[in-house]
Amino acid sequence: MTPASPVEAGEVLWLRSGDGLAAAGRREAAVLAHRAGLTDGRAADLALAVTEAATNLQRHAIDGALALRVTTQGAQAAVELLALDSGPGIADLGSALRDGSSTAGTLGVGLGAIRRLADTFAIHTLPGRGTGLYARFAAPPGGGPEPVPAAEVSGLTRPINGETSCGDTWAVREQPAGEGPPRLLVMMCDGLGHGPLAARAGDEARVAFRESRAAEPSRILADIHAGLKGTRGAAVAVARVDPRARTVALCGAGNISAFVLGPDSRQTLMSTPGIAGHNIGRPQTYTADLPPGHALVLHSDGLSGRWLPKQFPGLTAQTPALVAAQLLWQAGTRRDDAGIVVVKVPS
Ligand SMILES: [Mn+2]
Repeated sequence: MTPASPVEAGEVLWLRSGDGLAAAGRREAAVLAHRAGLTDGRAADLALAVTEAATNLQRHAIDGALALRVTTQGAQAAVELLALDSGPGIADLGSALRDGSSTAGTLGVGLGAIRRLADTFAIHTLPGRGTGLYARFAAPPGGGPEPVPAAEVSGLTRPINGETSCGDTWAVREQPAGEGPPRLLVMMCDGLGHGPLAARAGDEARVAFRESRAAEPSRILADIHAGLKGTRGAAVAVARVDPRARTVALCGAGNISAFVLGPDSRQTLMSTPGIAGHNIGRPQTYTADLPPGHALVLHSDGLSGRWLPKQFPGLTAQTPALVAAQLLWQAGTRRDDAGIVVVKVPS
């Protein structure tokens, strides 16, 4: 059996709201559509969705951004569009989503069109604080390996203001085949500082994580620690999720926040002080249950750890890409690289 393909942080194109957002968004979307192998028709649909989302942000948001990226989860490449804003939110989501309800001047113009055009669409709005939108445009199916099974996985990174490379990165893969039920391994890494040298530490961490044959999070962390020697170092946490037992075991060194997030609860999983690549001491492993309707959330200190589940009603029901995006947008700082990964085990 071919091993499942890992899901990893890739390049994310961030376009901040401002003059020419729609045109810039369409330009970048066309490049990504080509890279992902979208048909001309789907590329045109994506361009239309980008225009609608950009116009919405320009008209109604105090601050906003589009994020575009190619994902290759499993056998199918796709372009993902995120539209994130700080703004009034949408009071009546149902009517905003009704196709054709494009009364100019109303927040939510074109949302129905985006939903109709996209293969996958999700939206989460916070009255008085802003809205996050996720839309996915898929290429024709290819013949690659299946994605990581038994879980929904996504993440998001954003470099510090003014940088293009990001030291925050994440990866998820299946535990090497062997006896016992399939388990998932999740890594969140924050390369020290920012810029290309931080990104290099992140790259090395992903390689070491991918290549480690260890089963225990503490051993995988040790392998990453070894792989980061000679780099700037990083805060790293590794989690192992058992989808059947619905448990998670986490071992981290340095400042990575880890939570089991429920609809109105947040359980913290501790990390040990240290810097992978320099000194990780003897990090302890912590375990927790991962009940249905809960998500495992790991993020760097580019997000404030002080966000609370009650500030994000309904968020855990959303797709992991939107959970990650909303938390990053609402709790993230622009003065540091930011990164987050979210794993849900379907009921
Ligand atoms: Mn950081």
